[in-house]
Amino acid sequence: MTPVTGTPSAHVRSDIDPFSDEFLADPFPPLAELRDAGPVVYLERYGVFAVARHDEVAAVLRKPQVFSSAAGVGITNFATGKPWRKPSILLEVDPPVHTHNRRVVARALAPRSLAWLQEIFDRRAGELAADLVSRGSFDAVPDLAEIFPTRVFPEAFGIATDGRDQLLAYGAMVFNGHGPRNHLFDASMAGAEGVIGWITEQCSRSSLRPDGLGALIYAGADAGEVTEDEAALLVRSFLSAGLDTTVSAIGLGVLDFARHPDQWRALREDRSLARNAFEEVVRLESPVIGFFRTTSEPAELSGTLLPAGAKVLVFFAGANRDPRHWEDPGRFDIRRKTAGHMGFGIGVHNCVGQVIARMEGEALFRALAARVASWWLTGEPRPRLNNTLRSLDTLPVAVEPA
Ligand code: OVM
Repeated sequence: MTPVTGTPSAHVRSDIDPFSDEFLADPFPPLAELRDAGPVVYLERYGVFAVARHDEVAAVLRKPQVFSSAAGVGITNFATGKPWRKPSILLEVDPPVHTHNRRVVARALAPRSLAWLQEIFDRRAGELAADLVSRGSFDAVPDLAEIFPTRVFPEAFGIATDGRDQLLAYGAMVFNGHGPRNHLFDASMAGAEGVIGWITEQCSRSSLRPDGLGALIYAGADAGEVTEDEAALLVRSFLSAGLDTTVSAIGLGVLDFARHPDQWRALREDRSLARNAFEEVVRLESPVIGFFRTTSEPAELSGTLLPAGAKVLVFFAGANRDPRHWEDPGRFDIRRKTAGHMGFGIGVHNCVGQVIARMEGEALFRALAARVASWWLTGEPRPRLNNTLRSLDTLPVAVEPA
């Protein structure tokens, strides 16, 4: 790392590649390097800026008018490059459009609409936990992490319940799609046509069960707040962001517990810790590594001047392990005060589905804690590389029944 002096202002440069296999397999060592290099670092490989400290991540996310989402939250600048799909009208827009669309979505996720979900989630979590314990050993990625969200989400949302493969494939495309056109991007787009066709079909009004959450989005169309096409795009946002993210958190959470039997014992002794345990997993593991913003005007950030139109990579995973903010940030502590973590983002774009994500995680950890006495790793866990998401490909475990 060499400090650069002169115009526009001194900032640090780095040759770290946040989309390399090496980085994505274990981003935390290079993220520590980026944090230590400076508050704002120029990634020379891509010509973008990056922030990995808690303070700067928060500062960028709290100024959506300066650090805009409308040019895309991936590395592609929609002003100069073509998005791989029609932009999201939730993720890839700024206020006031964002404010309007988000309100339509938020109404479908109001707590009063969700009480019945906890019941479904608890029942399904209990069934799955009982089944896995009876098997004794299994792969906690395909047999647990990928099963639970792809079972309960379609049930709650009101789409076809046999679309696991398409939902997971689409999520992989969406999150790889925020990166450059590297081998991960290309591999996830193989077979895209069929998957996109299936997803698009699920987004139409006629595919949605009238008693599910998805139908509540179309209530916004009925009320004249969004068009029928916009309602379909808002449904697409749920199918984009609602599956692979929770799959990732659940898989990484099981691995955390398998590696920290004292934390599993603590959860078994007090199952009311399940909710904070899931939150701590989201902090520690940061399923979404980061998203970009684009400066809408020249901007100053912690002493660095950024030109207009600059891409800034905002590392949630960096903020979540910043020792300037957290005590012993690498420690998995299910009793930790997790408030202030960036795992769901903050500011106007913070995860709109976080209430559902938490309900899923809590239900599953609680059900497992009632039935699993201890976890054993029976093989090497392997990461599944993705340009934006941390997740596992395999996690072979054996469980001792409670
Ligand atoms: C969307 C979308 C896609 C991916 C992620 C996300 C984490 C949203 O299509 O709106 O938020």
